Amino acid sequence: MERTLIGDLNKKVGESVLVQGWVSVRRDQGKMVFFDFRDRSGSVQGVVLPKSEAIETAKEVRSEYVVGVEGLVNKRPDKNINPEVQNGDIELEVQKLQVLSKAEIPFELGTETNLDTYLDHLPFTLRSQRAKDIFTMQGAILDAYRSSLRAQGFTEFIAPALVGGDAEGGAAAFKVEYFYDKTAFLATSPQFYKQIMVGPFERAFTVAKIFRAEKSATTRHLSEATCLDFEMGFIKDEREPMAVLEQTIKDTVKVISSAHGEIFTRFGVTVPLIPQSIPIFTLKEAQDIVAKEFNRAIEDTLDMAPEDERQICEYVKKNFGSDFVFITRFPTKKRAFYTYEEPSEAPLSRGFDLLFRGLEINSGAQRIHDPEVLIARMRERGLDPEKFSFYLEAFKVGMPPHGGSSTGLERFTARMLELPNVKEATSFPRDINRIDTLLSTDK
Ligand code: AMO
Repeated sequence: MERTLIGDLNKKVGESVLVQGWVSVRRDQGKMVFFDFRDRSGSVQGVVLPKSEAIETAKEVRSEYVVGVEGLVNKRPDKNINPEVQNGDIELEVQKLQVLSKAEIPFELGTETNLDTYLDHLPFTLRSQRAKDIFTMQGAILDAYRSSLRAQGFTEFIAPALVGGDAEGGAAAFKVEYFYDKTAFLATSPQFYKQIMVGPFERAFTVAKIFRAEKSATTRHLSEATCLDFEMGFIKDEREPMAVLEQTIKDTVKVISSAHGEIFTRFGVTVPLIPQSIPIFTLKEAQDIVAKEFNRAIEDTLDMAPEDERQICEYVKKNFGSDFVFITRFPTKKRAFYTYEEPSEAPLSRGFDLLFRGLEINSGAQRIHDPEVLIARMRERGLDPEKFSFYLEAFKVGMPPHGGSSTGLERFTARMLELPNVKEATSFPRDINRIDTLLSTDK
């Protein structure tokens, strides 16, 4: 018999079918055994009657066993109909039950666990509805983000993960042994490559893996993250990439809220608020507001501390009805070396961050496009321009004024569903303590 997906069973009432999937729940009621079976399309209740030839096997089957079920699709009696759940008006009367694979589970799926236990058992816990919702949402964000950038004239390219130097010259990079006793690095950002791609395409984007040797374990840092990076040519200033980013965020929120409203509901969170224009504050304005509104002194006036980010977001939500806020005019020395300085406000830069529900999810800037200025800036920072000759060639062969930004996919997803830790929004997170399993610190 051909397999029928559980999601199609409601069209097969009165027919015999073959269903294949997992046992989510088994309820042994003595004479009869009830099951919830699930496959990729959903779940259905099954019942094994005392006279069924499947009754012996049904007594042995446990949660997460993989089974093939032959049975009859019946309408449920009116009093047993549950309109709240998928297939709540039908039931599968099990006639044959074949065990395709046995299972031994560490705990019942959906049991509340602490994050470490959840991560220790990812091959199992990723099957929970909560995890499936998070990664369904993440996939939808990725699709929507890509579609929006394409609609705005951007071409996608694949950035390398192995690089000859640490692209940013700032973030800590992982070293890799390379051929001929050379050292390569895992890319900390696709930055140089997206800038180079402005040459052929003017507007280019990439979904790139970034690797950062973050030495501390926080709720916002991963050793391996996914970034949605874009870069565009012929801009007047940083406001143009900010406008593209704003459009992309709006399109993404619109698509996912209409396609996956049920996920927001299951997580008990609202669809993000975005006004006509996302509010923009300079770093100084934001910190002045936070100091006044929350009656506290700002410790670091050169950058936003996590507490500053949370509080400015709280203020903006209350006063502007927005879950997003742009922060601009960071000091040039606090940004990467290629960041364009605002000539009328030096030493402040044309860099910006986008905060979402209390967390920085995106950084961007206008970039320096004059190779002479770029080389001078490298020297000021103690970087050897010789080592950047490949990147610099893009500027020598003619580069328009340009800029762009990078959104952390895991952070964006985490704030979308208000998850407290970015690791929950990462299917297989890596951090200082873990690659799949906890790392042993024994020497
Ligand atoms: P930045 O270093 O701010 O900028 O990174 C851009 C965005 O990437 C995400 N991100 C991370 N997410 C999780 N764990 C990490 N360790 C991590 N590091 C970064 C954040 C952050 O906002 N080249 C510039 C971007 C640009 O100017 O276009 C850059 O890399 O969401």
